[in-house]
Amino acid sequence: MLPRDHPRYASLKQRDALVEGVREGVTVLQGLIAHGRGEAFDYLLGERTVVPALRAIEASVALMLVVSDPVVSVNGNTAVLCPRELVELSDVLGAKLEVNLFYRSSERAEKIEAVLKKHGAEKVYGVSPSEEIVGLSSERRKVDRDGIFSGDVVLVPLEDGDRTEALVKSGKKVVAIDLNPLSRTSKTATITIMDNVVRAVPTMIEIASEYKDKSRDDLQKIVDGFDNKVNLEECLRVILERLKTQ
Ligand code: PTJ
Repeated sequence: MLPRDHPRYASLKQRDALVEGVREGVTVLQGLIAHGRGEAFDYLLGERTVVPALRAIEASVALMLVVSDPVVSVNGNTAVLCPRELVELSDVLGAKLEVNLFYRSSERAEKIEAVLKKHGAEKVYGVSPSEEIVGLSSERRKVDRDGIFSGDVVLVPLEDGDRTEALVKSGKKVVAIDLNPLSRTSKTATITIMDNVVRAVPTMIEIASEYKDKSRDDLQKIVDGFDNKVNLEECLRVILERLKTQ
């Protein structure tokens, strides 16, 4: 039992959720390693949502509200770290939810669908994929015709660079949530949110509730005012400044 007053309570809770996810067959063991890499970057950030990440969240929400067919991609890590929040985000953005896995099996896809439905999702795409993303050889190529395949913006938390590149090449816009500002995903995505999914997704929900009443013109202005390369440079500067003061 984790003591609630432990200084690393929040971080330890995330680890426990992922370990439980592995026991239930939702998360893969490799997901634990990926999370460890994310934790290291989160530590450098001071485990908080930094200002450039907030700007990226605002631009992402504006983009997902302004387009016609946004999709939220769910993998084995996010299914246990923030399932309720992903369902809520898809509701508030009017986005579809699709299971998309690097280590794909039908059993895992069905388990993730069940987790999302338990948290209120009505429809989950990607359990029986009907199409493939061109130019991608990993299992992530398998997508739903009415989900990612036809979507115009895909939100990809914890991504591998290959799919981001393939999605962008196929003409889609990609919003990545990745704590590593140096990853290929971060550099290739249309918008990169350098933040932990457990903070980024709830913040996206808050901003989406606020932006829902904005006009399309105002939303488009927010999107147009965002430059991912500049934002990533600012993210790196935040890390450097923090290191200097330590
Ligand atoms: O569930 P599956 O089968 O789709 O497999 C999922 C994993 C995560 C194993 C797979 O996508 C993978 O191998 O991912 P990568 O290539 O290791 O990339 C994960 C990226 O996410 C890394 O750049 C990490 O820094 C980052 N990351 C890890 N945990 C978090 C994170 N970013 C945001 N929030 C986190 N909690």
